[in-house]
Amino acid sequence: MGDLNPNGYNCRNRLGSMMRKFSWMLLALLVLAGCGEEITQEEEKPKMVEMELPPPSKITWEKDGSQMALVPADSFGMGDSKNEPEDSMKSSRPVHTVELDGFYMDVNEVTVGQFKQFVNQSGYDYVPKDHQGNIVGWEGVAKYSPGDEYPMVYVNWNDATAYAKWAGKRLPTEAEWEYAARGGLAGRRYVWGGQEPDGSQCNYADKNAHAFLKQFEWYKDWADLGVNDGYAKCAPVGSFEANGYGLYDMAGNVHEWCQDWYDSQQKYRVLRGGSWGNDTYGLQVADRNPYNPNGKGNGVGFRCVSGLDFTTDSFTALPDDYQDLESNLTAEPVQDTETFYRDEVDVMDILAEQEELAAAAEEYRQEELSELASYVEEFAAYANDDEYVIEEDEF
Ligand SMILES: [Ca+2]
Ligand SMILES: [Ca+2]
Repeated sequence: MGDLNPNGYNCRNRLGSMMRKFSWMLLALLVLAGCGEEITQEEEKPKMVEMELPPPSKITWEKDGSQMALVPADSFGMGDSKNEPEDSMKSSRPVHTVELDGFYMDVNEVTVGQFKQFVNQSGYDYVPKDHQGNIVGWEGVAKYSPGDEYPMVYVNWNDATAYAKWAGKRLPTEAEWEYAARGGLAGRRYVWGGQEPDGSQCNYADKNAHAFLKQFEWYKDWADLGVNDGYAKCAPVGSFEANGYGLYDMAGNVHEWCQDWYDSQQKYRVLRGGSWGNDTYGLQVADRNPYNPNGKGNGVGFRCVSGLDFTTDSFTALPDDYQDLESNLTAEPVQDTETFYRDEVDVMDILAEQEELAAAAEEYRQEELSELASYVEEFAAYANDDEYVIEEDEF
């Protein structure tokens, strides 16, 4: 992920590592200074600079048990940069820069099992209907998603929004969805890059889907007969490779609801990503689809997102290397995780407890004295500015 997104959180990881190095080296320098010079009163109490590390890259959301991946704050070029096919991608042009805060996104589409749990726990009045409004029941859902591990279908925008609210999350904005789907790849046609779909990347209207679609006039010549992706309708979520942010099925399987209206008249909401019943055009990462918010389609589902300012009871199972950072993630807005804070430290106490520092400092003096000097100089620039806050675009 870091290679794909050089301006993201990983850079702040490196910065954090660098700053810890600065702190340590400053102490080392003081040892050197103490060898031959008298330490002034001011020098005895230098300021230590510490930095809160970024949120974990993966979390488990407690309410619905979903795995969520961090999508780091950045800006990206939203829209179609390929200028083809002209008509279907018209609403996706021109490419424009969008800047987003970091957020977490479900790595998978919401499953049938999760949606059933939501209905059972909340008492939400869910009625499975098809796109014509006919009641189809859970058997109708099972016709396309025959198990708990398959994506939920036959959900309109209100159903999806209700689930998100129950879970303490929300639907992604259209910009968030596209940014997450690109996974760090700029200007590409598909979530995996530029290669045309060949059956290995995602589930769409392949030769398996053809057997079902051919009965409908509009779809009879629709499917890609030369491609075998293994699924006639929905596939279990996560059956294909994840994108650069660790998100599965951002192309195909089921279309996904976004928060936004498609049109200024506010008649349609936006669907993204294409489905098992869509051709290759629908799989394009910039492709926008208008859909009646009351409509329930056999290829329409959703996934949720959360900002970074959630409370700790929303998630569990932090990765091991982030276990001690849980307190940093309690309701602090993302901007606060980027702020340095300062602590007065009695350097003499530290020196008394860490005698080996003197030996290490001597090693630096012998081997990397010039590098140490430059580190300390840069450290001093930060330490002297009490109001200093890291800005995203500085790294
Ligand atoms: Ca398929
Ligand atoms: Ca999808």
